[in-house]
Amino acid sequence: MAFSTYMNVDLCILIGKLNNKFIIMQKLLKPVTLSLLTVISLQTKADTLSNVQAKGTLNCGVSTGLVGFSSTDSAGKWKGLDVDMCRAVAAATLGDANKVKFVPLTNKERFIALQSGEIDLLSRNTTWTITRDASMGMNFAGVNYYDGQGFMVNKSLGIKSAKELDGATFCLQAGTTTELTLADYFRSNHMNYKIAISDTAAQAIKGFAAGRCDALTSDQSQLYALKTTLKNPSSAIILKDVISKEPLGPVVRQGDDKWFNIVKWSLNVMISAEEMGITSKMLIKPLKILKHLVY
Ligand SMILES: N[C@@H](CCC(=O)N[C@@H](CS)C(=O)NCC(=O)O)C(=O)O
Repeated sequence: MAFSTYMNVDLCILIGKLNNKFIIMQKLLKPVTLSLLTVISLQTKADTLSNVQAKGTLNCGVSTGLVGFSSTDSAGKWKGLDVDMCRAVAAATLGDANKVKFVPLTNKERFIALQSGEIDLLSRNTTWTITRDASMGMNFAGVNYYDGQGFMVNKSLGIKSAKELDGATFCLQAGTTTELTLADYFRSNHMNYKIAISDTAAQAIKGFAAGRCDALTSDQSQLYALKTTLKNPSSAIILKDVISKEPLGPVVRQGDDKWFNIVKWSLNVMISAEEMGITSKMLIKPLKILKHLVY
């Protein structure tokens, strides 16, 4: 930070001194300034642990509201599997599980927030895919939920299988694997479909309830969570078909191995603790066990 400020001041003085050649210099310096700032900002972001410790807070990206993963209760307290992941990393790095700033993000916003440094960790029911891992500058720390894409329809339609959905309209969310998998599934089964697209889960279920679509498609965990929010949950059913595998997990930026290891082992320790029956409520002597922890 200090270095970046120094460099900016330095460039400003230089530009000021060359007042009469200002326009030419500005043109010449612009790419240099930009690349310097890029390098500086990458360097700043590369030590996420130091940044988090300096701020005293972990900025953790979560969903805008998905019961079981990340949603707020009536007192405004964040709850769920993904929320607990954020808290575990805060406990590991700041010694306090409460030192988390939860940043609600839509599917479309989540990767930009991570890449830009707005968040230190993305813990938001995100599927581990080759494209996201290999070409978007991200690292998946592991899997905290094995999901798969499914379909919810109104019981009154009498539909039993996804193959009966030729020509149907689907409510789904933008910027998801859902969108791509649906296209693949319908293409390979030589069927047609239309979509009614939304940005959030809340909008998708609202659309389904209002009859904007014949079926809601998403990761099955979300379908079950959203079904409970319908006025009459038993009016809808979730079909048996699962058309993809969706390994969900926490994500960090590439290029910061120390931070990657912290998040990876926070996740592994939680999984192992659960296997061993260890909870935060217990007063334990776990260090001997954890020292030799193998995932
Ligand atoms: N796992 C898939 C799908 C993710 C997804 O659909 N998320 C929605 C599903 S309901 C969500 O989190 N909604 C909560 C929200 O709108 O904030 C992905 O990574 O693309």
